[in-house]
Amino acid sequence: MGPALPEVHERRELERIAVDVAREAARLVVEERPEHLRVARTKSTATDIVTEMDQRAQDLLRDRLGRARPQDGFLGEEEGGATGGSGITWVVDPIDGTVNYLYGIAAYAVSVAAVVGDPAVPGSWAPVAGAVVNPTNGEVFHAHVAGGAWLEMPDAAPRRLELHGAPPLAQALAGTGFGYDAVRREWQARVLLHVVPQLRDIRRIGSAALDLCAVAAGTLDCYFERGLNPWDMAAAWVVVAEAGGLVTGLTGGPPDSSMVLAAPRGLHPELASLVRSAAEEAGDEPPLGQAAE
Ligand code: LIP
Repeated sequence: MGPALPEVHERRELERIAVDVAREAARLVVEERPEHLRVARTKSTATDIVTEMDQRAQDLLRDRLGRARPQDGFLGEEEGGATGGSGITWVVDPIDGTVNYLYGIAAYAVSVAAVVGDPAVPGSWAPVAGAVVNPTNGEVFHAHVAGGAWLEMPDAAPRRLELHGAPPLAQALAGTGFGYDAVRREWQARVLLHVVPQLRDIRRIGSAALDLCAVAAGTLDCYFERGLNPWDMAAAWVVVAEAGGLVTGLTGGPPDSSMVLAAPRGLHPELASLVRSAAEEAGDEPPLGQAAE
């Protein structure tokens, strides 16, 4: 049996907190963006960058969540985590789509999720509430388990997101992405060679959280990507699930770093079989951290 699901009133409260702190961090990354934004450091590769605003936004999220719920754990993309005793861990990506943020491309998001289970162990955790805020247009996606998925836009009434039906695969507009390691990008390109002829077209937006929320909102028909971390997908996963979509790994289990597949229920099996056969065609991914062939 999986980790216990908190009661509905607590799930609602977790969703409200996620929305409030994500909105505040969204304001910070827009209003306090330095005129000459620089790369503060790099992580897995030279293109896997961290700006000072990624760290500042994470520090703000950690401070606010720690005040609101001191017993909870915290896992963020950037430095600074904490274990908790409440059974809830906050999994945050202060700026999902950091490269877009650096280049001034209006497609990045603050992602905040409350999860049960251990987010450090693939397949052993799941989100119970979450919020994804796009600071550039004010879109706020949010959900809690069994509470439905919602989209709030400035000056508009909140809209419930509900997926009905799906196009056939050949007419599906799919989102995907590429990793920071050249070897991975080479493998992902090989998968795409096989996938693209079978779909309407591909969109590379540059933020997994926004890609997944686009599936929930119907502005993308499906999404797949290899190499995501829990913070890239946690909040948007519960938004897609509450909109009636499915978010899984390559073989139908929980999503993890080897693959995330998201689509409405009517399209998911076709997408899964297409990406599975493309991955087989592409062969095993060589060890990362080496020069691409
Ligand atoms: C990004 C993801 C995106 C992926 C990028 C990167 P980050 O997250 O949202 O889908 O293609 O390689 O992982 O690093 O901006 O938080």
